[in-house]
Amino acid sequence: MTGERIWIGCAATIPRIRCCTAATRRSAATGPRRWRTTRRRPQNAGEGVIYAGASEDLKALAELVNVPVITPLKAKGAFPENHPLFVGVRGDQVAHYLNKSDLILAVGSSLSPHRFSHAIPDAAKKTIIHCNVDELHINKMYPTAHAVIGDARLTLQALRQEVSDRTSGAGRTAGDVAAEVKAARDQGLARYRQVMNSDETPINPYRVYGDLMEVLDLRNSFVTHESGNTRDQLSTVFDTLIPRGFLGWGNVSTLGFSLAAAIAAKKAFPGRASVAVTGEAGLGYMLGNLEVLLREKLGITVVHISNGGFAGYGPGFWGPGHDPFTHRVLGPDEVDMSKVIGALGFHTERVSEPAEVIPALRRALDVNTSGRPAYIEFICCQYPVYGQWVGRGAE
Ligand SMILES: Cc1ncc(C[n+]2csc(CCOP(=O)(O)OP(=O)(O)O)c2C)c(N)n1
Repeated sequence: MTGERIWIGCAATIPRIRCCTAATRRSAATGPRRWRTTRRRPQNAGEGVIYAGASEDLKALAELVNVPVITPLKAKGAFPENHPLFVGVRGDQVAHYLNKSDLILAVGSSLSPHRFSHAIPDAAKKTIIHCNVDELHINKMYPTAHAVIGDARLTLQALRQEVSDRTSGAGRTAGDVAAEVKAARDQGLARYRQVMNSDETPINPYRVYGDLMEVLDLRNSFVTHESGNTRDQLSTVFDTLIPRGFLGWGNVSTLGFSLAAAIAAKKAFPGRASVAVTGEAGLGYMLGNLEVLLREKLGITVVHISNGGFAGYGPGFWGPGHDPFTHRVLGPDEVDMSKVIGALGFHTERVSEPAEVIPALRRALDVNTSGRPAYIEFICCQYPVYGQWVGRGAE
């Protein structure tokens, strides 16, 4: 497509939308006008922002327009999660903004709900500006008020220039958005922050995640999760500061994939720490491939949240009466996985005291630097508590 504006006449049930490409500044003009005149406007930044290498442009626009930012699971890190305008990926604070917003700017996101993303509540009553490289996503799930078709980076740059020109470079200075975001985050995250500091035994998984954040250089590391609670818990609290510092994945969620992801990250960035966080099932699926780390001398750490069960798979998890065939498995009392994996040649440790989490992680990351893989078994409680997806009750 070239830079001209096009109008699309649509069927009666679909609103007439204005659609333009992001190739010129002029073409992005309608978006900012609505943006500036509408009251509550979170920005939904999708994985397309990472593919386009547009994180800096996203940050610049968000700051200029002074808007709260939400990222979906796969886009974690597209926006720095220690930024005052960052709301979150999931949880009460995200629900608060998605519910209250009257305008949403979605960039590089298909806005297609699945099991691991939010639905947009009352979408028909909101104004949705949708910037996407693929026009098939426009008006797909929700009525699109204004579409900008094009690369996320070009789009964000054009929007920024347009807003800047129309405000003489001042941007939007409505209210103390950052303070509101902080209050919403403090409230939404309070219960997780509490257990991140917990001294209880068996160790609370959030204590491991909090300590992992403390030990890692978050600008020079890669973390990923497994299917199950490790995904749900980590995507609720793990602060990701750089694009792909955390790989969130789901929908097609084959257990064991975290190992492949951690290997790929290590191959791509040998100088970065690479950590896969898993439960029992994920570990079971990756067992056969652990030798690859030894053979290839890949210094990766496998963090095992060892709690003797598939924590999210008890009776009733998928709805009343649901009872999967397997939800209890041999746990740390019956099997010492640190011995099993230690026999392979990994550096292994078994940790049952909260105070030992940080020293054990440090030792693991240390041996990783000489190309030796590490496996740390943390004896944890089952704690299936995490932020929810809006519009997706327990199914
Ligand atoms: C190959 C495969 N089989 C089954 C599933 C369904 N599944 C998703 S999570 C899960 C249990 C996860 O349990 P565990 O690894 O112990 O992690 P927890 O949730 O307890 O932290 C299962 C069976 C899957 N995602 N992939």
